[in-house]
Amino acid sequence: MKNFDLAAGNGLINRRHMLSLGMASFGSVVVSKSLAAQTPDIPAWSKSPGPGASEYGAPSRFTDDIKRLASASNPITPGTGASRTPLHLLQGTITPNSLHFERHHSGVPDIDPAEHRLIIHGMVRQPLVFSYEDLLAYPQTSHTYFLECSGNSGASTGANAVDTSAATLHGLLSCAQWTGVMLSTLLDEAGIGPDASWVMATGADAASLGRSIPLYKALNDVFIALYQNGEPIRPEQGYPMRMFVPGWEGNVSVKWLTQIKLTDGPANFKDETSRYTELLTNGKALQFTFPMGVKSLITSPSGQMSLQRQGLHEVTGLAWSGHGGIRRVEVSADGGMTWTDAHLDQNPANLALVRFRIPWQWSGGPAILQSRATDATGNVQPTREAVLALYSSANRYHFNGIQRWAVSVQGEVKNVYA
Ligand SMILES: Nc1nc2c(c(=O)[nH]1)N[C@H]1C(S)=C(S)[C@@H](COP(=O)(O)O)O[C@H]1N2
Ligand SMILES: [Mo]
Repeated sequence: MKNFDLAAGNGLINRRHMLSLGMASFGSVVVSKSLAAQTPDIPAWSKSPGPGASEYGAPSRFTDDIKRLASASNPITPGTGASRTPLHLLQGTITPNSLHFERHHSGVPDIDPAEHRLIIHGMVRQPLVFSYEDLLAYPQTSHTYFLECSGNSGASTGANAVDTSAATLHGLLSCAQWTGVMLSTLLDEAGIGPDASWVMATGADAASLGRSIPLYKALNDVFIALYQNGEPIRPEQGYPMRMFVPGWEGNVSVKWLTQIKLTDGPANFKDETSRYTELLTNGKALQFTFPMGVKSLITSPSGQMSLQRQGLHEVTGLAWSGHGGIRRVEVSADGGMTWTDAHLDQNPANLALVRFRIPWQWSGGPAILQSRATDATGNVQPTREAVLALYSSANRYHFNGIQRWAVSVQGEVKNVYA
C-alpha cells in the first residue's frame, strides 16, 4: 500500500492533498471486482417488460429497511410520540417527505382543507380569516430549512452512552424545501397594532399546541408553509398549513395552524412553561431559548455500523446551526487530539443542513471519529461535557454536544462519551 502524507492524525486525508495525489493513487478505494472473462448471465428483469407507470411512486422493495424509527405512544396520552429520520441511511441534505421526522402531542388530525380556517386577530387593525383556498392565492416563496426538535439528542445527556444508531440518538432532525406565504404579508394586511410585540400561534390538533414568538422574528423570515419538497405538506407535518420558524426549536413551528394572535407579551402556554424550558443547576429555568445551537454529526460511519475492510472510507455527516450558515466542519479520527477540515458539499445555505465529507484511511486500529461545526456567527460546537455543565442534570433539551463514534479493531462502530 502507498504511503500518504496525512493532514491529521489517524488517517484523515485533507481534500486538497487528495486532489493533488489524484484518485488513482488511492488504490484501496477500488472495491469493485474486475470484469470476469465470461459474459454474465442476463438477469430476469432484463428479459421481459416490467409493470408500467404508476400514479404515485414508491421506493424499491429492496430498500424497505429505510424507514422512520417510531417510538410507541403511551396509551395514557394517545397520539403522543415521535418518529425519527433514518439519517444514517440517507445521503445529501433533503429529507424525503415520507421520512421527515414527526413529533405529535395529540396525534395527526385528519383535516379537511375546505373546512379549515386560519384566523389572525388580537392587536391588529382588522382581524382576518383565511381559508386554504384564500392562502393559495397569495404570492409564495420557497426556502430550504432544517427542522430540529429541541428534545433531539436528549439521550446523549444520559449517564451511559447507549449503543445505538445515529438516527435513534439524533433523528429528530430533517431538512426540506418548504414553500408558502410569508407571515409578514398576512400581518401587513391585518395591520399591526402599535403595541403588538409578540405573536401567539395555535394548532388545530387536540393538543391545541400553542407557542409565542417575538414579532421581530415573525416579520423577518417566518412563513405559513403549504408545500414540502414540492407537494402539499403531509398530514404529519401539519397539512393543510403550518407555521415555519427557521432555525428555531421545532416546537414553535406550529402544525395545523389555525390561530395567530398579536399580543404585547408571550402567552405562557403550557408548551412554553411546563415544557420547552431548560432547568439550570440553580433551580431556575431558561424560557424562550429559541435558536438551535451549532451542531454536526457523522452519519457514516456511525453507531451500529461495521467497517468491512481496512483502507479508504468516506467519513460523512451533517452540520447545521440555528444562528445562520455553517462556515466550517472539522473532523478528528483520534478522539480530538488532531482535527482537519472536511469538505462542505455545496455553498452552505442559511439555516439548512450541510453535508460534509472527508476521506479516511482506516489502518485497522482503534479510532474515535468526531466532528465539530463552526457557524457563520463564529459559534463553535461544544463538547458534550461543556453542554452538560450549562444545565441541571434533569435537562434534556438543546443538546448540541460533539458526538463521538469509537471504531474497534473489528470495525464495530459504537457511541462513546470519552
Ligand atoms: N399543533 C402542533 N404543532 C406542533 C406539534 C404538535 O404536537 N402540535 N409538535 C411540535 C414539535 S415538539 C416539533 S419538534 C415539531 C415537529 O414537526 P414535524 O412533526 O413536522 O417534524 O412540530 C411542532 N409543532
Ligand atoms: Mo419538539
